[in-house]
Amino acid sequence: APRFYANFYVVLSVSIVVSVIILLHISSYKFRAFERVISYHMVKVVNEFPHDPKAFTQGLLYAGNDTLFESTGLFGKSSVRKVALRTGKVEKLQKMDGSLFGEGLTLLGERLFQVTWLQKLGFIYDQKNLSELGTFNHEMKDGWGLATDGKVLFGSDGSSSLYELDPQTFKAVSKQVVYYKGHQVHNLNELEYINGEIWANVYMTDCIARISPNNGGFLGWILLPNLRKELVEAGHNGIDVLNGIAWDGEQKRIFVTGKLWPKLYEVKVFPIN
Ligand code: DDQ
Ligand code: CA
Repeated sequence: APRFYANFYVVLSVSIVVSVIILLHISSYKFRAFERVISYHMVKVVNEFPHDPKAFTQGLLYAGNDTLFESTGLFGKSSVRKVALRTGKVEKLQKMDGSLFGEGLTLLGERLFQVTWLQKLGFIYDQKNLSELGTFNHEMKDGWGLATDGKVLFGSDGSSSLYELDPQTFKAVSKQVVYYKGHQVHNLNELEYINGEIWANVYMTDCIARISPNNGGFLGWILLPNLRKELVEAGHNGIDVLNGIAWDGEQKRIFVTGKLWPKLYEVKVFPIN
């Protein structure tokens, strides 16, 4: 009998040790799946173009053919416009009602979708002539940024949430809270879908957050303090924050500008870590 108990305890402790080792292995795999390598980039300016210094840029996108669409804000000054990249010339402009504050803008098919800041009201325009095709309502707290992967819409509302919106019903299909090292990334603003990632201007900073559209996972920071600094040093004291990202998927060009900035930049990112 004592020998039986001795064997029993040996077998029991060995199996406990083995199970603990297996469990630790499994959980470390799980943790590794959630843990991401966060990258850090800065930008080099490769081209600069004129930008309407009166445009309080709230939404920006590239539509091919050296053409941008831009949404501007401020009550009484909000608009949607078609802009020639190389000259900065506003080729078409649709003014908004003075009670509305233009925000994020995106192009899906032939139609532009735009949200407004404090109303849960959005507008749909024909990209050809900027005529208004309709309106919609969304469920976000505010309207800040808007982007698309060509299928669904992505939206931000100034919180740390990235929304996926159905482009037919405008219902929020999902809402992901974005964390950087355990901290919520608040003030997600103007958005762009680039190579399977969401890029988001973080309001009042010179930083762009790279976010996974699948699960809201944080992919990296792009730091752009050089752009606003250069403008201020050149005497442009009235400029506001960095805002507006546009992506030319064909020529792989990244454009950025800011609210009331006299310039729009084509930049290349380079890693700093
Ligand atoms: N947002 O674009 C970050 C959502 C809002 C920008 C608000 C800038 C303040 C302008 C002054 C508004 C006066 C009520
Ligand atoms: Ca954009």
